[in-house]
Amino acid sequence: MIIKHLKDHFFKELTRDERIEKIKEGSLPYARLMSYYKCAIMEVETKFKVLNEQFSLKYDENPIETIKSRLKSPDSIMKKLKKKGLPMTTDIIEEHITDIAGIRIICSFEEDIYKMAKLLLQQDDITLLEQKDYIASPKESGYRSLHLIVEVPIFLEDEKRSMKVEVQLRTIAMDFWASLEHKLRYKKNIEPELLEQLSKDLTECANISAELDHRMEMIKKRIKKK
Ligand code: 0O2
Repeated sequence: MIIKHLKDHFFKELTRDERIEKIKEGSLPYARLMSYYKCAIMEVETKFKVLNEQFSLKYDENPIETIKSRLKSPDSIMKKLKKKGLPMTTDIIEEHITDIAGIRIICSFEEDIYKMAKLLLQQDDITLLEQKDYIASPKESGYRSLHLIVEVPIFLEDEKRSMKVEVQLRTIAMDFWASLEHKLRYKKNIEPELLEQLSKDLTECANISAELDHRMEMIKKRIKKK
């Protein structure tokens, strides 16, 4: 127990660079691999920006409200590898962690989510590896979003590489809910009774936000008909 505590303490004391140091190199150095993921984020982000621009010009509509991107931190990568019982090398990261490059597409309406996902997936350089529809089947917590794991090519000086990117598509209401729930999930030292109460409240809010999304979409459709 004391040893475990000391280990945890030691782990917390590591700096970001020391954590990176702990990730042993495989075929590629860590920094280079991360830079490839950054390029993949740029590629996919541009695809969505182009689609949004085209919709704005053609239909006077902006299906995408915001685009947020992030590269998974070395700390989170290490935690995920540890959880999966995998060694920390860049080859293993590339093969087994599918959300190093993450893009969040925030739309106003649910139907825009499916429209944008379809338009991305029909592009001939995009390969769909996995799709999880937490809108059609929300998680027990109430979490809703459409998740896609795609592979996209990046063109380097002397090679073409396929990189994995996780795309999460959500409405503004889904994103609002997920941000608050995320805060609760990572909150330490919270009493079990309070945690249970807040989780219940959040699940209730998830239902209300789903209802709000549906009603707003109905109103939008009625306005469009006029
Ligand atoms: P972060 O900090 O957002 O990156 P995986 O963990 O990917 O190996 P899993 O559980 O099958 O396996 O992935 P899933 O369900 O597709 O979810 C992955 C990501 O979706 C999470 O990333 C969150 O961003 C989001 N997510 C999933 N479920 C919930 C939820 O109940 N609440 C909230 N707020 N977000 C959720 P990470 O890695 O957990 O965290």
